Amino acid sequence: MKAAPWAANLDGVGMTAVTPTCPVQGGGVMSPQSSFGEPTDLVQLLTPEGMRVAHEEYAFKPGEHPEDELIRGFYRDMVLTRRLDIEATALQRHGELGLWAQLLGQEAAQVGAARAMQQQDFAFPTYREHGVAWCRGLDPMALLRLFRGVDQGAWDPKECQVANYTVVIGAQTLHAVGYGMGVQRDGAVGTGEPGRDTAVIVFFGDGASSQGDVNEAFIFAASYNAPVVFFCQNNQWAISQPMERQSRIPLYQRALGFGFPGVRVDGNDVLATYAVTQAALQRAREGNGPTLIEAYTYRMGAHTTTDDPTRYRLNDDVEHWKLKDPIARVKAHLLRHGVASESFFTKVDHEADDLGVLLREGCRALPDPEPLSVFDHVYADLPPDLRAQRDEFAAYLDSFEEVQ
Ligand SMILES: Cc1ncc(C[n+]2csc(CCOP(=O)(O)OP(=O)(O)O)c2C)c(N)n1
Ligand SMILES: [Mg+2]
Repeated sequence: MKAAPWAANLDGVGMTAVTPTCPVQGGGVMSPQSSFGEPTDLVQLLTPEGMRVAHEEYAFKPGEHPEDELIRGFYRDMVLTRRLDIEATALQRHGELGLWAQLLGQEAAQVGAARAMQQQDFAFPTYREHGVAWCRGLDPMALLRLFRGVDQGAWDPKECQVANYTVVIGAQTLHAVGYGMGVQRDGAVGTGEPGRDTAVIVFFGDGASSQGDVNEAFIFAASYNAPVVFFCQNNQWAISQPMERQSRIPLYQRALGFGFPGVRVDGNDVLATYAVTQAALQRAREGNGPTLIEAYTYRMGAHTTTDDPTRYRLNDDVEHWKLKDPIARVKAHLLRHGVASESFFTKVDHEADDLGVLLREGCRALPDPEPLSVFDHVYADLPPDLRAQRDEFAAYLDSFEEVQ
């Protein structure tokens, strides 16, 4: 195994190696590993080669949908989400967006989790959850408006049961627990009435797991038995900080210390992320409290379009993870079982092309924002100091018109 470049750094700062002794799911004791290692303690239902495998605790349960149809749907969601991501990245490179946070490689984690939600469930995303937004039916133009700076992420969360993106790392975990406690008080947990019992799912990253907010959210959720699923996409990096800096034990094991279950799932396996999230959401809806899911995946792209990952990580690592591509393994599965024809794949590719055209044309046609609108929608009544700032800025803008 090749040593990761940061291994020497850890020794250099005098950190003491800790051998974790927590029991892990499936028995045994697990040591922290770099993403080069192959963790054996994750739930996997579809191998990187597209082979179905059984797990003793979790099974893929398609519910009322025919199984093949559901899997073809996952494939379509992942291909279209990836196209959205690629187009948005290109639009940023053409100067059409201010910034973009790529989800490349994390499609299965997001699509599996979002498709496991029921209509009444509510999602709290961070800034990279384009696959969740897609599956919940948010117009992708809403994402482009946000990253172009046309608005400040102004979609109505109630329309698709997805809160606005949160850039303040981890803050949304507290919002999610607060929402979940509200749902409890509305009597929409544990009634047994289908379509009424509600769960909340909150998405955050490996880096966010070090934030105080996230740990406080864990404590509140545990203490109040809140119907919350904490979905941590461990994509191995918090900008340039590797996972090894965030935790001495696998992240899902932290849940034990807070008093609720934790499970690690292959985040590049859409069948497994669907199955594990479905079980955790149902547990929450039934009133059995929170679960931490660690979706073990990899951020294939840069942190955002302002980042250059070649400065801090090995290309070997990226090449290694390419072999675990979440879309390729579903395609291999569909082909192997003869449950998707060539025309199905062609149709999805055409849909992706159409989406690309829609996004490119739609983005370029967006109106420029009104500069003074930055003062809108924060306060119902603008406080005097901000009103003064607004007036000063308005006068400044007017001065340009005078010159012309
Ligand atoms: C409270 C706070 N601190 C720091 C930052 C700067 N910041 C932006 S993204 C990021 C890393 C987040 O990493 P992770 O939680 O793993 O999510 P990922 O970007 O990998 O999806 C940091 C530190 C921030 N936005 N908010
Ligand atoms: Mg991360």
